[in-house]
Amino acid sequence: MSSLPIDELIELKQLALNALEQAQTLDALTEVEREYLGKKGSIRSQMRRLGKLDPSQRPIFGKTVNEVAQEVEKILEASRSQLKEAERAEALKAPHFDPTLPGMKAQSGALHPLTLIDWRLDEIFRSMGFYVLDYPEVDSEYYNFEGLNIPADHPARDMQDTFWLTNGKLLRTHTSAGQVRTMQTFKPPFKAIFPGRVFRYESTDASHDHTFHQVEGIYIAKEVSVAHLISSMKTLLSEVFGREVKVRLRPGYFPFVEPGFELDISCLVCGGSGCSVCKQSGWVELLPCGLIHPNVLRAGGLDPDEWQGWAFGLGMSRLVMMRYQIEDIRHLLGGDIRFWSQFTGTGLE
Ligand code: FA5
Repeated sequence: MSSLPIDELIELKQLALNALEQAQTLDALTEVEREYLGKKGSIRSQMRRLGKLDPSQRPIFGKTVNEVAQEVEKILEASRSQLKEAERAEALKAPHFDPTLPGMKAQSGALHPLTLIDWRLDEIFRSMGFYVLDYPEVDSEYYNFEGLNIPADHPARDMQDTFWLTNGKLLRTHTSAGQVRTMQTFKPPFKAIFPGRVFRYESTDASHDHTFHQVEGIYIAKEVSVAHLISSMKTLLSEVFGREVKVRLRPGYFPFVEPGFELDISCLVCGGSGCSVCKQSGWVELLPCGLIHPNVLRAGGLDPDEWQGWAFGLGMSRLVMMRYQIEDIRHLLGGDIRFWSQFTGTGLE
């Protein structure tokens, strides 16, 4: 029968404690831990000796191995937290570290200025009793042209060249494509706006893009007037800009309104002195409008002797440019991060 090797355990413990005392860094501590307390470490591997001992001695030997391991572990953890604390204190002392500096700002996203203006317009028009509607970007030739009094051979088609799909449908060239749809859906009198993305097959410059946003507005009632239309447009613009803006009204031709107008706004990018956005004229075409043509009312299933209407087609992208003084429309959908990072609005402020 072999004698109980308790002395060896006590010696091992002393070796471990000495090693701990020598360890001056966290890495060195981890090394001591691996050497003595790891699965194959010299203390834990003592358990493998149990089988060779007299069965009556096994409990006492096993218990002593565990006690030694626990004691070494306890001292090791104490050394570890001391070393961590010392490392932290050292880092705080370092000349480049200033704990009073503000922390790193978390990156947060922001809403697209088009979304901010769109939400603002929705809010303004809702408060005036308008429905806010959404219509398809891919639409039929009928809703985009014919229903709006623009038959296939009409020269006005040249003003809005579009992208055709192979199934005969097209990418809508204007939000006016929703006009006949609203009349077919709602029982008059009603008021509605329908904002959205529109597409034109044309070359781009500072104020023209091939993809841009408009907001259509429509009001159908027994009797409507140009005066009401113009005053609603002025209210809308002063709400968006938070002040009176200078506008001018010119006659404008659109086959789906009679009479038709162009409502221009004094350019807010250059203050009216002339720039590439207003083509040096000081004015920006923003808001064509007019009284709905009887043929369009008929296309919508309404009797023009009974119902009248006005409509407008606001160039929302240009409105955004005026609101935020953006000098080129192509920034809006260009995806340049340097441009985006200037906007921080969340719509909640
Ligand atoms: C129209 O699209 C008509 N549907 C507007 C309308 C509606 C008239 C209801 C009468 C009644 P126009 O093509 O002018 O009209 O476009 C309307 C507005 O969209 C313009 O005033 C301008 O602000 C904007 N716009 C037109 N083309 C572009 C473009 N390529 N890029 C950016 N904005 C544009």
